[in-house]
Amino acid sequence: MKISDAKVVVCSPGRNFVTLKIYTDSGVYGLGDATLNGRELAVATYLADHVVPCLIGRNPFQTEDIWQYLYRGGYWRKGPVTMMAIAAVDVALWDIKAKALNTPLYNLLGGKARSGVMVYGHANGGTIAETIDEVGRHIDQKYLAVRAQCGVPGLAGLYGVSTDSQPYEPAQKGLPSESAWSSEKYLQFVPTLFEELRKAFGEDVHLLHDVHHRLTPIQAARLGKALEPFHLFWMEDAVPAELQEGFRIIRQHTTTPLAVGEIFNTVWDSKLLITEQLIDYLRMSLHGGGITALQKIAAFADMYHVQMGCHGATDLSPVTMGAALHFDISVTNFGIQEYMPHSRATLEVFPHGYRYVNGYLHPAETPGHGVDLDEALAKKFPYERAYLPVNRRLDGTMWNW
Ligand code: CS2
Ligand code: MG
Repeated sequence: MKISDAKVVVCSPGRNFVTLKIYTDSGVYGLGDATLNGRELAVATYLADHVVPCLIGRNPFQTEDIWQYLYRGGYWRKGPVTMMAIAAVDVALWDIKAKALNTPLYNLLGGKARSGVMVYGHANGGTIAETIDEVGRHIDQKYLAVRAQCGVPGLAGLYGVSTDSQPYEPAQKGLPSESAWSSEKYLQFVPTLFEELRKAFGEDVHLLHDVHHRLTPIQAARLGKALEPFHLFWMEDAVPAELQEGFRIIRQHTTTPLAVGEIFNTVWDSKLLITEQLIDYLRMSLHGGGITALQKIAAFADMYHVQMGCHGATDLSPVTMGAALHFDISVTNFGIQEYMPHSRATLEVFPHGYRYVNGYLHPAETPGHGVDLDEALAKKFPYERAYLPVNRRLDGTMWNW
């Protein structure tokens, strides 16, 4: 079997997605997701202009060799654009391989190691009362784990909290919007949110929280300590993680479990975090080099008691979600999978076989990863410029969003 052609499809059914479709001479095709939120067209160009010409004629079963060819062979290693492009190729090739062997992808990754993939949903509210309602709505839908984000009094607009009546969506059309930030107000407020959530729902439901890179290590240590009585499942992205050593400070002060890594794109971004056991959950999903890379990273993390907690925001397309579920169900050190359901338009453009039942997602049982692309429908949703917001401290200083 040989790769005969490949093309990049950009569409925007509510938000932008970049999809790579690889064709073979046997008629089997595979799909990979190449969506880099806010920088979509850079990956589309990288793939179409620099990667696709190198794929034609290769054996699609040689996932390891093609991965190395694109990583070592590109000379310029790492980085979100490169690794997202490699991920799209890799996931599409694993899709082809599993379809050609007529089996669901998880069977090529070790087979099922559990009966379902525990997920966490998003509860967002402008006030504590609204957030309590949203957590309750998730519990009614049988979620076992819920991430809670809430507006902070005195701050207009906050990560995770929708400003209109629509579901929260990280990117917004047009140029980047700006929001205001105060670590002091946030630090004072968040423990009360979780105190109230525990009062309302008791001890059993897993509660999670995303700090979205806003704090310094000593502030994160303070927050982790303050949240200990409410035993979070994890505190996510407490600080930006370029300085991996910074997590030593957080770790020394708190037993709140730490998660990080949704923007990591190679194992090198987390080497020290893993080997020094500074984190509990690694948030990389398939965007960091695909299945070939993530399997190796997970095996390395497993040696240091780090579990996988794949990123699953709506900017990762249903192709990533569908493929990630095959990884989640088969990997030994699985922790939890984020599940932020896509819009109806997105789900129609990407017909898929995965399904949610009582707190768990289940991968498709059809050959491959089980997610397709309705190209005729995709054409009706052309690309629209969109960006993630930016963030400034109250005095106007640029801060981390
Ligand atoms: C997030 C994302 O899902 C998460 O935990 O932090 O919503 C993130 O903001 C987006 O994926 C950015 O592209
Ligand atoms: Mg996050």
